[in-house]
Amino acid sequence: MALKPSDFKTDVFADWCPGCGDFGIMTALQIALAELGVQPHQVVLVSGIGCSGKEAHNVKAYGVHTLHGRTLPFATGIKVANPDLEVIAIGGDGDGLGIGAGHFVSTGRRNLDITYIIHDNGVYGLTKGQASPTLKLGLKTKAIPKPNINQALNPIALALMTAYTIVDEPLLPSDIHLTSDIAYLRWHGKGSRPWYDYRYGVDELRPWAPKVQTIAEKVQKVYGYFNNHYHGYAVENCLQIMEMMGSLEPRQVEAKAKIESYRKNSVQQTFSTLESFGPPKDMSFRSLIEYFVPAERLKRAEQIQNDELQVDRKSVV
Ligand SMILES: Cc1ncc(C[n+]2csc(CCOP(=O)(O)OP(=O)(O)O)c2C)c(N)n1
Ligand code: SF4
Repeated sequence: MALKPSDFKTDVFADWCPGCGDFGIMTALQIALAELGVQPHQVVLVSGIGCSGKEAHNVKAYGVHTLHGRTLPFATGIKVANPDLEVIAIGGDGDGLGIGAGHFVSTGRRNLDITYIIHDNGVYGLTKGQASPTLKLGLKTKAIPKPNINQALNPIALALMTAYTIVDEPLLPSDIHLTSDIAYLRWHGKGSRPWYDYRYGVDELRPWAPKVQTIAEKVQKVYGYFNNHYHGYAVENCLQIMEMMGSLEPRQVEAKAKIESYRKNSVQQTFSTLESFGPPKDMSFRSLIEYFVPAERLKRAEQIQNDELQVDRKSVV
């Protein structure tokens, strides 16, 4: 009998933080299992320690919640003992690329027929946000005293080098599966410093509009969420996708026009010449800085010691 995604739910309460991306990965897995046409007894989930590791409790299948970093040896053993099982290892980026990095490489080399899902959030989530191997250089989390001094590891490149056959990062889903009366769509952004500081282009949003429309016709309520940052891109992107769906209220049309005019003016400012600000060309560096930076702020800047500064080469054009 073909099963639905909801047949792969369990009664276990998923205690992730509201809005955590782990919910989306769990639902995507339940959908994928239904699409594969497998039965719960044919599937084994092997999970590591971390927030992500809890997923083995929330997807109906056989499950082993293993030790930190040891998902892949467990998964290997299960697959070798019973090759007919669909074996899926799941864990965090800390679990798989920190403590479990050796297993990540060795398992890739063996190229077994297993699936490995990494919840890559750049931090050790469960233990409150320490830097994981995929945290980008220069990013600061609440659990580290200074911005990250290490280059981030690229899991896709590492997987390709160590012979994983199919390596993929989730993007726009090809199909829409609805499992409840409420739909929650989240556009995470894909910047790098930081990743949520991202302004979606209209061309990137356009393919979403018919999908959101289809969803809206089938559920009672649709919530859309863009990550916001001090640039305020989320507001603009929300209004853009609503406009594409023809659902802007007059006040929202007004707000969108205001944002567009603000953006246009700020782009113009980018192209202003130094002369247009007034100071003569022959000013010394010091007086030029004094011209642009308020005195109080300059005084505070001068108190910063050299060893407290970090220059990121990538940002120097
Ligand atoms: C051998 C061992 N070392 C350290 C820990 C403490 N610990 C628990 S979860 C975790 C990191 C979890 O981070 P990640 O794997 O990225 O998963 P997330 O919580 O972000 O999903 C650590 C270090 C542990 N449980 N076992
Ligand atoms: S700490 Fe982070 S990874 Fe863990 S449940 Fe909360 S949001 Fe998700």
